[in-house]
Amino acid sequence: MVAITVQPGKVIERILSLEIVRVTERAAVAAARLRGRGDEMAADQAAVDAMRRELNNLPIDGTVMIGEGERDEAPMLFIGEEVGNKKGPKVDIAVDPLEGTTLCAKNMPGAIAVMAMAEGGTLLNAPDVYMEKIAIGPGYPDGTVDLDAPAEENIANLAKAKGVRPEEIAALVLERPRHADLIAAIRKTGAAVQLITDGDVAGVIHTADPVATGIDIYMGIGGAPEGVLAAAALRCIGGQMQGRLVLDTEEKRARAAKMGVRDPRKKYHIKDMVRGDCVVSATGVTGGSMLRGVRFTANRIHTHTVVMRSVTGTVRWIDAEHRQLEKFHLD
Ligand code: VTB
Repeated sequence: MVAITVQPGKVIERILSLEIVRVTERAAVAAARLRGRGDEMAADQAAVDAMRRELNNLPIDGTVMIGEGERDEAPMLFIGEEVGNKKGPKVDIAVDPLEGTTLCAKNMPGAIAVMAMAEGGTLLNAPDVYMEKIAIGPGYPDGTVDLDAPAEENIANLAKAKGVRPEEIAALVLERPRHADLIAAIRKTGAAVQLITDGDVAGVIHTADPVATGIDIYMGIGGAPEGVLAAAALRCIGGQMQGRLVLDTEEKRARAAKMGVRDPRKKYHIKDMVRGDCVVSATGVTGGSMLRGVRFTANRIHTHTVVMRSVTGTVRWIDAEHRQLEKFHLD
């Protein structure tokens, strides 16, 4: 047998970058079986079960930093849960087994299974609150956009940096009443607003490849856990992102403080949310503009995954045809 030697310290990036593909593939397949059934909870539960089962097979000593919720509200993959078989490196885990549960329940585009794995102690332990976010792709000077600048200014600066008119910029925004003013402000500049109903992890990732996706900037308020996952992806593929937790009640500030958030108004950059090297994997559940959804045929299951490594910036697109279907534990 030929021995494969992997340099110590490179295990996360080399071996585990393929292993985490399996984890999101399994979660995506489990959720995809329940696409379009109108049952968000069942689809989410199926993805959570599958993801947890696979995570526990990995040769890691992992701790969930971003999960299904805080310990008292989530029976599985709760924040602080230890995962893996402990025979490997200490890693931080961020998961969203089914990002876009509503998209999956309605069989609408854009639902994904996503996870990130980073060196132990390097992921922001974000509470399940909202986060203000702004993100653009790679290749722009630092500070081209800023969370604290008016939307008009951000669009103008981005257009200038890109060398186009504001009319040629497209912004992606979650369609929520809270974004009415933001949407109006963006449109006033002449830029286009593309609305999504859910799924802002993928939304942020869209900015990394404007030529393919048509999206230049992501703006608005979404979940903080989704913010950390998106930051991990941008740390791998490049781009700029800033986020700030929305801690608008005493209760939320206390919850955040308990999780180690000292400054409730802190503006987080990518390196504050993901301080170490990481790998990120996302598999399509329903078809979308980035990933194809799971496809079932008589004796095959097809999945489409993107896996990225921060150390090298390598982005792999994995089109898998699965023939041994028992591994999915489908009835
Ligand atoms: C976003 C989106 C998610 O939650 O983070 C959003 O990416 C924010 O919460 O897919 P609201 O729905 O309360 O606006 C989701 O839509 C669901 O987790």
